[in-house]
Amino acid sequence: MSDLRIAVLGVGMMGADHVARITSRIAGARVSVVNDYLAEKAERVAATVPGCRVIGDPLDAIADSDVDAVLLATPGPTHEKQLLACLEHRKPVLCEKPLTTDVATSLEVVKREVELGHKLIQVGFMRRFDHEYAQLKALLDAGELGAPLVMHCAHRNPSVPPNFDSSMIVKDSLVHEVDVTRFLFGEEIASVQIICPAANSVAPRGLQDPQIAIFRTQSGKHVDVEVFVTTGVAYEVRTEVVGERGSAMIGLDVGLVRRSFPGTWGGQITPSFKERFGQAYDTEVQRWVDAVRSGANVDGPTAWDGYAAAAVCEAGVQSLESGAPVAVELATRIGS
Ligand code: ISE
Repeated sequence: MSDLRIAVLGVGMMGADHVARITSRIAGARVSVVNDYLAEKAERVAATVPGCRVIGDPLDAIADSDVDAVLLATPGPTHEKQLLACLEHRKPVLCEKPLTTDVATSLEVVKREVELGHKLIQVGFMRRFDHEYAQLKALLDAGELGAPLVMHCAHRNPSVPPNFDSSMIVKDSLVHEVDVTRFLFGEEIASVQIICPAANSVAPRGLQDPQIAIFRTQSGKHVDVEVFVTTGVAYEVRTEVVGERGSAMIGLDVGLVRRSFPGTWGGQITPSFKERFGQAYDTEVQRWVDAVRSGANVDGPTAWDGYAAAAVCEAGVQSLESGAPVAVELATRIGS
């Protein structure tokens, strides 16, 4: 079987990382086309891949006959149009989160895919492919902790881009814990509350950082998340589940522990999500490529998962303004 020809749209940090990944570590696929609104950047990335072309218009790239599947790493506001084009051309697509930037258009995308009767969209919630999250999920599914009751999470970034505002902490960062909650507990989130402690004085003015999120799931499970994106330290993502018969924690960065002069000990924390979740991205993309080549097209979070996450984040942004718990409004489930 010949290699899957992938168009990577958007070659900023994440897209360029995916191009390198597909070119050097993924079996059965190659990048045939790249696109970016910064033409020079697209040319630079294309030059690193033998036989790769730049196509200036993302919709032309999707339609191109040299493209079997699409990896979307473009800015969120462009996703709706690009996803609909992928559906129109029946091209499988791995879409970095968010599915789209609002709930109404996310639901529209889900509906269009259901109307097609053909699953084509996978959403890039990469944590589901991380070995530690997969182990935690297996432990819970095997009932080893008894029924899970509570989850405590910390999500810390050393810094974020200058365009980050308080609502992006919800939609861009907390969204991962939204998906992790739905993935680990296998149920929807019923309400969200965002509590705003005193803001970090070294954060950009007006940025509400840190934030404490509280989710209540449909069956009443409690999840709390500290999201703190200007720590100046390193990348830290920890998750602890407490069940009726024990607890389990992941994300302790327990690699090499060194003891040295003058009487210190310790290891290293990963600097960013690219390193922390590097293995997860590799596994995610390899499984997606294998799924597309087998005709299944999707092996991971679906368009519905992207829509459900958008609905929780929208309620979260409302709570950020009011400080009160906000109920999550979800449409009747369609698709899978
Ligand atoms: C970024 O977009 C990511 O997806 C990272 O995983 C997350 O930690 C970060 O907060 C986001 O901005």
